[in-house]
Amino acid sequence: MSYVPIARAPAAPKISEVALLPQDRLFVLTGAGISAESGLATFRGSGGLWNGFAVQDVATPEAWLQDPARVWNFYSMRRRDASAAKPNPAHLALAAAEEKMGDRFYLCTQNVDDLHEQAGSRRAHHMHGKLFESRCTSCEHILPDRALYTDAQKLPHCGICAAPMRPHIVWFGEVPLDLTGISRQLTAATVVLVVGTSGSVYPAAGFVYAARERGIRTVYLGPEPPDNADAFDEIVLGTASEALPTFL
Ligand code: BJW
Ligand code: ZN
Repeated sequence: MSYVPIARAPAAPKISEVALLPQDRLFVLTGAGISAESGLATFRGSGGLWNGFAVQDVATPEAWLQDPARVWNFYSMRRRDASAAKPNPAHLALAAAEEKMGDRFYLCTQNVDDLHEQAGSRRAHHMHGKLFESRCTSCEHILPDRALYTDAQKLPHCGICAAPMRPHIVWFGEVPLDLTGISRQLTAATVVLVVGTSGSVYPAAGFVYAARERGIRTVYLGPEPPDNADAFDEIVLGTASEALPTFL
């Protein structure tokens, strides 16, 4: 694990010197990298999901309109993989931080898996939706759903209005969930900690710029600098399960 100060600190401080202060309010944003060590594929890079699937075929409203069976096939595969996954030390460290810090802690995840909840996080906000929920395309009714839909003749329909059900996922071109709540929490934070995301998908990748403008300390943890590295005060290079428990 190595430490790369981006903008401040002329000499690289050790991680123990940059730990949180008792009065800090922590805003955490996680991405696919935090679940990588639990065996779930990330999106970009070699071995990433977007290497095997074209994003426009499975994660856009247009893909859904064109071929709902193909979209359900993709999310059924994701449900199957995520059902077998277990939280790793990074998820556990965040759950422990929530327990310890109470209202001074906020967790926003771009991930749709339930590993934060499995680890014990109670208030994780899933800004890109939840893999184990489905939503009615007409009345917007949301229900828990772990089923796999791989037969095009047996796709699910709403029990209330009979319209087709879709994965409760925020696709490209759709608005992420509760941006107002996220913005409120971001404004109140003293530290923004970003873990395991490429910093390439907006608006999530923009949170750190907003924080930086307000003078909030910004820290990134991951094995390589993200695309928005210029917005971070500090970058800690390492895997989430190694670097996060140390930082917290
Ligand atoms: C490790 C590790 C280890 C590896 N430990 N780390 C042009 C410019 C700017 C924006 C746009 C544009 N054209 C279109 C847009 C908007 C678009 C966008 O950002 N596109 C970009 C691609 C350019 N965004 C949207 O459409 C969003 N909506 C929107 O903008 O609405 C308009 C609006 C916004 C605000 C107000 C009003 C209106 C919606 C985005 C939805 C994203 N959906 C997805 C798929 C659905 C979920 C699913 O199927 O699971 O969400 S895309 C995919 O990317 C998924 C992720 O949540 C998201 C981010 O990916 P993430 O987490 O960063 O993963 P990777 O794979 O990219 O990176 C993994 C990282 O982990 C790497 O850095 C590794 O180093 C690291 N890592 N091992 C720690 N062990
Ligand atoms: Zn309905």
